[in-house]
Amino acid sequence: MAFPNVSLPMMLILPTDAGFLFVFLCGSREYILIRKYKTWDEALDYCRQNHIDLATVQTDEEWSKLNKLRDELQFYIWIGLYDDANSWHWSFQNETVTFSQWDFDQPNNMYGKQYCVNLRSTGYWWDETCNLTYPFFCQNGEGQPVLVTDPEMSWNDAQNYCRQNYTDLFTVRNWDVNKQLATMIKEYTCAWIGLFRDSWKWLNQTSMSPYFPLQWAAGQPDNSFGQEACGALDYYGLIADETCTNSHFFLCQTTRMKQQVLRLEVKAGDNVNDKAITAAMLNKVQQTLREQGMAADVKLAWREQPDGMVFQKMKNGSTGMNEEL
Ligand SMILES: [Ca+2]
Repeated sequence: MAFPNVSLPMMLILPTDAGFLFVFLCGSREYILIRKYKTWDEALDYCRQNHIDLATVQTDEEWSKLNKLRDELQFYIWIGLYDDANSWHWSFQNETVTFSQWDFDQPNNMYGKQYCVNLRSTGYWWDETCNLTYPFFCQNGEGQPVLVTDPEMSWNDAQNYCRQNYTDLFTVRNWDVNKQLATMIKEYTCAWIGLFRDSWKWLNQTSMSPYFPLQWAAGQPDNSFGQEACGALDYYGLIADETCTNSHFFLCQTTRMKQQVLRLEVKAGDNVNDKAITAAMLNKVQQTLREQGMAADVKLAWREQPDGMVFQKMKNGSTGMNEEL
């Protein structure tokens, strides 16, 4: 696997704070079909105990290996794909959720694909399909809500609009502000707020889309029975969302990806652990390594410390180095 001996940009190796960057080196996974009926969670446990994990697929080569293992008599076979229903966070600075005001039986991911949140004039929140157009609340520089009603926009367009004209979509942190917003939309049914979540992803936390040729079956995901948060391969080789507690055969991944850890030292201010900054740094390192010949399927990810931070203040003057796990 091509991983060139590269020098990182100088901005990243001036000592002050230290962080670790995971580099996943080896591209090709191997799989095994387990002919036992298990729920998705049981299958996951089985794969982790006896192999590596439920199957993750990220290259054409892996896909052709996996596709050959399908048992064509089985309508569904579990793979390591899931709908991350607990990943709600705010658009502004990726803030986690500390206050919520979900309506009765919400969030329900009705018909699948409800990854964005609107606030009803009743003051309660519904998860909704992000491409529906509604009025929306931006957050201005003073952190105050600004209601935009014309034109109504999809959640993503509203996010772009708010980021261009204000700060971001609005973050609701307490009941008083929630009530204020509800009053502002009395004449409307509802308006987008800045809350959203991740959708389908692999167990290694990479997004499912837009990888081809792995594709959703027509009309999927649809969450048709209301609890379809787990991914299965159907007997046509297409993906469907399926009720996690149903039992199916499953595909385990048998080869551990090789990984390497790079220690990076950066000279930076107090905001070095800001998610936007670490994400930008990761992009920069990835871009630099790609330019220097790193293979396209090598993945980089920060290793977060137990406190959730990437960078820690250095205790001594050690220098940048690579280490093998
Ligand atoms: Ca809903």
